Amino acid sequence: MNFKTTCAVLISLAMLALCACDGGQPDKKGAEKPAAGAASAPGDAPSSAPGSAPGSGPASAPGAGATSAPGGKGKIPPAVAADKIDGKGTDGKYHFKVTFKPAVPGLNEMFKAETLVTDAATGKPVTGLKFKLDATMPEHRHGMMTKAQHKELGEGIYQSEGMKLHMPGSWEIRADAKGDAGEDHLKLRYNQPARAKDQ
Ligand SMILES: [Cu+2]
Repeated sequence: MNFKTTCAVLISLAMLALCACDGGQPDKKGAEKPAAGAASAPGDAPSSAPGSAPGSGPASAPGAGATSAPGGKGKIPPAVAADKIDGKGTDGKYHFKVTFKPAVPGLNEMFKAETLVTDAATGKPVTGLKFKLDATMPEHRHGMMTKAQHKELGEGIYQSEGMKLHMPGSWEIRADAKGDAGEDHLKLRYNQPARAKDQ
């Protein structure tokens, strides 16, 4: 036997002894459980097993997570109230006014959005657009967990169903509109509260 083997054998024995102890010694507390045959103690157990204290390992305390609040000022545009998701597209062609239904969606609850798209120059509703509304949390690198469906209701209003914001915090609401007059995009921040106003 070399040293390694000896060690292995010793460890095995120690483990056996531990098992025997756990299984063999009837707990004082329990008369409740139907004793599952604790009668036959293994007679081969080494007589003098050093009672190694279980779980003496240093339980490294998980540092009281000093997660800095994600308040990166300056980088993130300020979030807006739900009733102000409204602005000119990045290309200046269209104006978008997004209305959530309900106005402040519940956290992790389905809601609809209606977006009125008007011509930025004339103010007239723009119909016949290929329209899409999306929401992402850029700082978390994720989008929604649902896939929204979009359809034109008429008079420049586009409805998006199946929207759901599953985390509180700053979401980027993005609208994409493409039509004969060209395409334009709206990008705005919306702050999803943990609870709706009336809750
Ligand atoms: Cu997130």
